[in-house]
Amino acid sequence: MALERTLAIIKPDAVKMGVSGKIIQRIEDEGFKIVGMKKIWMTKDVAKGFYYVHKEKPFYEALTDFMSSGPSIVMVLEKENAIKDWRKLMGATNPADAEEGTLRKEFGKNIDNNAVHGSDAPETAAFEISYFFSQIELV
Ligand code: DGI
Repeated sequence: MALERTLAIIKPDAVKMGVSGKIIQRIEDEGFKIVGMKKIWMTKDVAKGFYYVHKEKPFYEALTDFMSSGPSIVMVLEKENAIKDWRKLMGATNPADAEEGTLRKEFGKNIDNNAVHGSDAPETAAFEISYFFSQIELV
């Protein structure tokens, strides 16, 4: 299979806890290549644009408040099957349901503070990568 890229985010809760380094280490240990990475503090509007697919959901306000509550680390990860494999390493959306060994099991506190994000499909990955990165930032 060809190499694939996905967008990963270390969310504000995990950055605040000081576990970014541990998460990045896991990413590299699992064979992902980090082709883009930066630390950003999303404004409320940037968070709303990123999660616009959820704009009708009851949790949209809380989610975008959380995502703009502090710095995040956004990354583009590359590997065969990057999208699926990164979601597998993240674990279930609700850390209470996440399997042993996943990042959300280890670092997520609850469904609102679940430590990491990953694109869920090729089309979403393309949108999300271009939302945060320009071509010259991907190396
Ligand atoms: O791709 P995921 O992050 O696993 O999940 P998603 O794209 O369905 O939802 C995006 C984020 O929105 C998720 O990481 C946490 C939050 N969220 C999703 N479903 C719920 C939720 N928050 C609350 N409070 N309740 C939900 O049912």
